[in-house]
Amino acid sequence: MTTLDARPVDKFDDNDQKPIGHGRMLRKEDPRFIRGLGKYCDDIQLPGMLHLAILRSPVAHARIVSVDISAAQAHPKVKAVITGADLAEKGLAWMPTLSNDVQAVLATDKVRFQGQEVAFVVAEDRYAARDALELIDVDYDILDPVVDARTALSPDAAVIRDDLEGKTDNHCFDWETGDEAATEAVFAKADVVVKQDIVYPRVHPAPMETCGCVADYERVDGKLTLWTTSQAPHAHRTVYALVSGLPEHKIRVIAPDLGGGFGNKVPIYPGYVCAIVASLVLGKPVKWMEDRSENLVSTGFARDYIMQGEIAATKDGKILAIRTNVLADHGAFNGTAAPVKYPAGFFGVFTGSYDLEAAYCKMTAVYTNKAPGGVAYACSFRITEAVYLVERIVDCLAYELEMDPAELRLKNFIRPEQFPYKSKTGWVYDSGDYATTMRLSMKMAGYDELRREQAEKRARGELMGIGVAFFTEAVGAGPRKDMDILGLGMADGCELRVHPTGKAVVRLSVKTQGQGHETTFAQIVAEEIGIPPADIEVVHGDTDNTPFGLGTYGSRSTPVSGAAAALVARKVRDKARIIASGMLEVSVADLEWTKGSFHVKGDPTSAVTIQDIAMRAHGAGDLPDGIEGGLEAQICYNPENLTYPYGAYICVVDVDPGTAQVKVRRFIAVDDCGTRINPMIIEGQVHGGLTDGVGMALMEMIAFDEEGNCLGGSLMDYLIPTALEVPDWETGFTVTPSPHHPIGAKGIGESATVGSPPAVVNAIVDALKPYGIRHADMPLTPSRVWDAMQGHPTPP
Ligand code: MCN
Ligand code: CUM
Repeated sequence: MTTLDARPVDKFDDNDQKPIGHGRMLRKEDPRFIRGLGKYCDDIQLPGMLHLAILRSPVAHARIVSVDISAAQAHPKVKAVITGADLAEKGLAWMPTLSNDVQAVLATDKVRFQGQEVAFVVAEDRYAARDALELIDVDYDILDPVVDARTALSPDAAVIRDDLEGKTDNHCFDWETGDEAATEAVFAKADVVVKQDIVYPRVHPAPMETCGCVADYERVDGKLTLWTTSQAPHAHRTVYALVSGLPEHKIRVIAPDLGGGFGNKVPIYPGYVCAIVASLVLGKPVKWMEDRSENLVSTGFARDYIMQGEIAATKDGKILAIRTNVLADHGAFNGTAAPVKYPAGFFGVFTGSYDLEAAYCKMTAVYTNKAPGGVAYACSFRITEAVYLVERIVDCLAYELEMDPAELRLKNFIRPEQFPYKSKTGWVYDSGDYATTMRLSMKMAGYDELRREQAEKRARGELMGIGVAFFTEAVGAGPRKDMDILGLGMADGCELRVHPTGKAVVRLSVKTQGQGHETTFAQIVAEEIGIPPADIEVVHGDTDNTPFGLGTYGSRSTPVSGAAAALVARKVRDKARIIASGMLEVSVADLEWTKGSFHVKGDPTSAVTIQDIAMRAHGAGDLPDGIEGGLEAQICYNPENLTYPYGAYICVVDVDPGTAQVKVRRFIAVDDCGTRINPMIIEGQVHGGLTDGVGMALMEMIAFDEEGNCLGGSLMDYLIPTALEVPDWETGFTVTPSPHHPIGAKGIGESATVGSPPAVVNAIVDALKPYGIRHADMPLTPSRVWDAMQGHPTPP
């Protein structure tokens, strides 16, 4: 019997020349995760620790008339009850969001969404804290809620953000990209114009672990330590320093193991600030962990774009231009996490994978009485919405032209020789060979055979659909010259130390949430300096022990931090080469590097290993002139451009004509993320993302009633997919390296979540073709599919 301990944690073989792309190297972190030995925020226990619970608004929009906390304060186990008024006295009632808006930490004047933070209790235990919430009496004067973004700007809509000076409407921002006049000119000359309303509903990242923290302020040395569910510990530390006035070196942010993030753990939530305030006031460690309903109702949502797409083409299917008008629902506060110059994230890549003559987007964002957020759920900064728009509208064009959707795409792809390709909205796609990837997916699917099968089934009245989607992402934010968040440039630091015995520690500024960084970053370093991955410890998620950098989201870890890891290892190798030249008594130019050692050119027997060099670097004896002892380096990597991974997805569905139930029968996903570091991890990322896509296409949506009550406050009401709803994934890949990334790698973490929803929806709409249906909005639950079959449009 194989025991867990006997399982190879690391199959890397010293003699193997290729730690990158090497077979299926197992994840170094999994022995602790699969045994339940991960250490999460809620596992942190400190002596004398108190517990914090938050009172949340039961209504979507109301003026706060009074808050009576006297009964809660009288509870024998309660240590403190804090309201918005208390925070206002200290100037802490409002905090900045990642989009330069402000958000209430605790409501003072009004509540603006159901679930908003109104007061908090700190007590000896979690149960007492929760019990005491019930003793707080808040008198609300109910106001009209703004629930539908479509009516948010109507003159009679209640003004949500009257806290902002001079604000008289619910307008959040306008944004545009592309050339309006040039696009209009192309549309005017086109043979065919197809227009379609397309909604990407509000959905939830729903990580297994909810958000929370433990704040511990030491009065003696004035140091605050915060264990927290954060995808970006360094960025969070800086924001805490700016908000609280505590000096930054006296704040240590530690993100321990995270039970999934999916963008949910990018924003700074009021609960974190409340716990910090409580610890400052009481001088004790304070834990706050939200429960599942709190997470579902109040934390960062994803999507909520109401889009109108328009595509112009010639009658033989050459796509000329795409135009879109978007109404973006940002909820009560603009809490979107996106580089400052990109208020709509990277939605600007809505031109997709196609070579166009012109493109234009106009967007209006509005405030509504809903929770804030917007960038989450593996969106690559809103590329999910962009890809869904373009891949749906291209299918609408195929429908109108009666062309095969795969053929239509093949006809319009950016061609390999056009790279680097500057899109009509200004994005420079680094590399790609789209047709090859598309053809591979068609081959794996047996595309022609599937179409034949579909024709036969249609003749028998059976509903089978084949959906095609092709996506390109822009990930790896980003070049400092045009990307920052709250003024912080989007570069990443990396530090590598090789110890005397040749074992190494690499310190990252990014933070894994399940993606396997402890394995893959060790592989990157191993590839460059020849130390086996098992001998390389990856340290991350602790601001006192890692260099500054902006964290993990937008699949930026490999494109930015992965590049930093490769370059820092090369820097160490350069120093090792000089030390080796001294050891072998030859000039640097006479040395050759084979993985793990330097040898004299033409004489492989006179060699020193990296381990020998490490010992010499730290040991007794002379080093070459000008060389200091030790073997370590640090760098900060500023990416030249984003990386542009892409993929071709084909989905096969069967729809039951009697019940409108959709069954996803097959799903073929061919991804190209350039150089592949760990094929097994990539596969895992893709499997997860495809499951997300089936979830969004078939069942996920955060719904609200007319009063603004959130109807998805539990996992009974907000459905997420399980193994039962998904097929056995069929994955393939092509490799088109990024020309500017040191090892040619592009991001992969969000590709499948971005690419799969349109493939599933395209398949369902294709199945419903006999009903004359060109579009239906997600989530395509049986009732929505049924309505579509009866000729009823999707309700808003
Ligand atoms: N990888 C690789 N070869 C490549 C590219 C990536 O082997 N060419 C590996 C990386 O080394 C890393 C993983 O794949 O271990 C994902 O890498 P990358 O694409 O750089 O994405 P990030 O590490 O930056 O992860 C962020 C991304 C985002 S933004 C969301 S949202 C998401 C996602 O990752 N959240 C996740 N995948 C997730 N997976 C898990 N398990 N949990 C989450 O919360
Ligand atoms: Cu848009 S979710 Mo991820 O970027 O953390």
